[in-house]
Amino acid sequence: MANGSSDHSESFVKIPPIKFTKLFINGKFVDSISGKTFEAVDPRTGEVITRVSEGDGEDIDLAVKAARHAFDHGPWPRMSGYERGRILMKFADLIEENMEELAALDTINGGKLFSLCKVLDIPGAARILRYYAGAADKIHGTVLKLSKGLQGYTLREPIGVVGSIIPWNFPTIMFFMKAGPALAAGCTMVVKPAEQTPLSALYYAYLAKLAGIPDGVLNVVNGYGETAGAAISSHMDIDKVSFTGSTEVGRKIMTAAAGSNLKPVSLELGGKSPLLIFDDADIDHAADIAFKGIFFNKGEICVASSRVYSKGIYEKIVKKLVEKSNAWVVGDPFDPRVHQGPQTDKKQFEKILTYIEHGKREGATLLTGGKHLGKKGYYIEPTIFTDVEEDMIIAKEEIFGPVMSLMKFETMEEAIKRANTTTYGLAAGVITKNLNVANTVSRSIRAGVIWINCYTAFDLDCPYGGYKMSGFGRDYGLDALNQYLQIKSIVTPIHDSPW
Ligand code: TXE
Repeated sequence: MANGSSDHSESFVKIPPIKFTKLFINGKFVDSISGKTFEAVDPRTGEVITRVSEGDGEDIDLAVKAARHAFDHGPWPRMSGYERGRILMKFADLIEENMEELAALDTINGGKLFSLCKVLDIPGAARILRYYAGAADKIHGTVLKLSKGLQGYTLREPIGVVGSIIPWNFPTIMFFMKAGPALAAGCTMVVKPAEQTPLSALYYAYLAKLAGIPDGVLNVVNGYGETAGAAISSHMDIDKVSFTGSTEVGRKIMTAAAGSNLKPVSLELGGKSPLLIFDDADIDHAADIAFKGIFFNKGEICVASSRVYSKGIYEKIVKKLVEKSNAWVVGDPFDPRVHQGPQTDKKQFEKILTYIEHGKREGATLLTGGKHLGKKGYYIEPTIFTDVEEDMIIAKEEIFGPVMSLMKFETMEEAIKRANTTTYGLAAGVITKNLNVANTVSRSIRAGVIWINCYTAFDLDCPYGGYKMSGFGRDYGLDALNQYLQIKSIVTPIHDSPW
């Protein structure tokens, strides 16, 4: 394969057999009511790995009944936070004990780098669980003095049954971004993984049971968005929906939630994030940040720095990016020498290639890449366009693949204005040594996270989420925990109070 990689004819890792393919409802692996199954595909080849039970509205209903029962009658929400935390800690340990197998599942089904899954995704899941396990016994209300004759306090109670609809780009991290805080809060859940990546979630359901999470608390129903996903957002007995995915589907989920029981929703949607490189930036450092900001995880990351702006050092940055691109290895994600695996599925692969054609047709200059690689599988070269204009499709729409648009700016004010010229507002980056520029840019860009002299620098304690059409609500941090808690005020008269 191009860029010097292997073509997955070598076997780098012994891929474990697939153990779990059914739905996980009320603590048991079960077939879907319809008996239907769908294919789990290996994006390295486009071949079928296995078939997985396909849930739809009826299965969601069954899972919601189990989650409702576990919430209304089960021990989980009533357990002390400390006890819930202990079980979540055990869950985290089990994930680490099964690291290799879990990493292999996300690689074979999602095209993610095996090496990265082992240092980032799978240990990240354990860390998320431990972070929220530590918070489970520190959920506090407030004492309210109130007016004369009254006193009160607030209680933070679990919101109830949570429906989580998650995407395929980080099958493990997305699962725990939602499950970590929801379970720590005492909620019960029905999780619908993306149809492209159904495998690892089932393994997590099995480990949850092994860790001691009671039956019905965590249910996993694989299936398609229009059936299983839609059944979650319109369900009358689900108390909250947390979603990560496209803006288009986010809108449908919000509409369905409003049209059913008015359940609150949190939506983490798409992005078209700008990275502004100022002239005082170190060229190597800036080019490295810009390159990894888009090509990390094959560009399938909602915060990807897909629009890169620079000024006087533009030509030098371009030169560095070309060098980096030439050294970037695309190929079998099990191969430890590879930097970029295949796109997750055929639909995304074709969508990205279509965007590349748009870029060429609209007059942008193709600096590197632009083609698919190999005879099978969904591999795409790291692609960089220069001479990109703000009104071109590739500058406006989320491509969600390894495609960078490079642009020039003249003044800071102009750069800020152009950075904000998007319907999205998920993330942004600024590279400069000038503190005043860094502060002004950070406060002026309307986005949920601003990285200064770094990019995709995630931390569990830092909340992430969108402005504008990138959605609302936050993942990570204690803000995420609060999304799964209700505030109840309890008020009582206080007689003979002198105040
Ligand atoms: O997303 P969908 P797709 C963006 C990215 C990508 C585009 C399309 O630009 O190219 O979205 O990807 C479920 N009711 N992001 O089509 O459809 C679906 O089954 C309820 C950015 O895969 O939004 C899956 O579980 N649920 C993003 C989940 O929604 C529905 C990550 C996401 O799929 C549904 C992924 C419906 N009517 C894509 N239709 C990010 N922010 O990280 C689908 N789903």
